[in-house]
Amino acid sequence: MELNLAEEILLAYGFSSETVVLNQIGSGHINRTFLLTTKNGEKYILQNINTHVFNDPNAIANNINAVAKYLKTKSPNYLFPAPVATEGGELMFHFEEQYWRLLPFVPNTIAFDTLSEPKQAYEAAKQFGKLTHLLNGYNTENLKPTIIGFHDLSWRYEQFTLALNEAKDDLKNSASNEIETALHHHFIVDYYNSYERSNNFPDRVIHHDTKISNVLLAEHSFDGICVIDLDTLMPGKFISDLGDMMRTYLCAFSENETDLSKIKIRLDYFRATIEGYLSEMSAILTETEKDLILFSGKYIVYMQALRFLTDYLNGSIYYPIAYPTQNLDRAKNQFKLLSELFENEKVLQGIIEECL
Ligand code: GN1
Ligand code: MG
Repeated sequence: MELNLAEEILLAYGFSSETVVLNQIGSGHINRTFLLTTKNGEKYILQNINTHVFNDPNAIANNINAVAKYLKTKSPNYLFPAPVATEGGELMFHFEEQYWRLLPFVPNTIAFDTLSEPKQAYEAAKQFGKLTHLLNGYNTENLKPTIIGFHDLSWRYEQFTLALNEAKDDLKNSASNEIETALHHHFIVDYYNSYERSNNFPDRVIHHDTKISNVLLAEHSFDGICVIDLDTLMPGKFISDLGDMMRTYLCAFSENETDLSKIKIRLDYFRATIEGYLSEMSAILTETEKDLILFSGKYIVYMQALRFLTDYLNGSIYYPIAYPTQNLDRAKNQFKLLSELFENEKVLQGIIEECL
């Protein structure tokens, strides 16, 4: 889709509608993303930050900037796609209540929405592991949460019970099986709580959105080049990143698939994900963390099921939908994936032991 944006936004970065062409790209639920191409063929990514979701865009900009500075001195060859400053030297452009940023375009790379070979899982997992590894010496207290409680499973469960109390009867009735499944798996919250404050479960710099479309791979070889979408780069636990990879790399079909018989775990992709992540992280993970590798998948898949179900009960106000029951279908999909993790537990744990 080609389109026009306010001239002011382009001018802030030294462009004008005469000199650039914009095309909307990307598949995320949250931000709007455009490919900006100049008359002489230079490319950039222009993004509008969704301030309903990210109500403190300065926290995002400051986190990315602080990490970029650290990496520039500690790992000068590492490709970290931090925003390009405006002509006035600002990290973002604030215009009519909206925040915009310009990002470098990395040539000869490709971002996938689905994986077609295990190598992609290995390379993506390695890239996310590398980011946390390179930032191992960085003081996480310098970074602010960009969404408070984002991956706090207790809080997500609380939000679910609040939604349940407030929901209209017809929504509740249509979701009765999933509500029961959500309640039945509360033990995952208890397990999470029992570790959350443990000494050997450190806060690290975590990406928090490790789906395959957030990593750039080399066009032909699929070698990992860099991670993108740094909005949720903030302190967190490693289970967030590894868990979201399990959620999104193991099944051949996405969270939007409604034929649940297709929701199956691909063991070769599981092994590749673990191997890729551990190739960077095994040297720094604590023994406690290593014990939680398989749990990371259960934790994130369950949390995402809760989030879709909560949103459905709230009347689908967070995740955009293409039809009324889509968030309920997404919750069903994620609960099926969760049951696959439990059913394959022994085999998966065996693969983890082999990789460690
Ligand atoms: C949202 O917009 P996108 O696809 O990058 C969400 C993630 C969810 C994901 C589920 C800020 O990410 O946490 O896992 O949808 N991001 C936010 O598809 O809520
Ligand atoms: Mg995202």
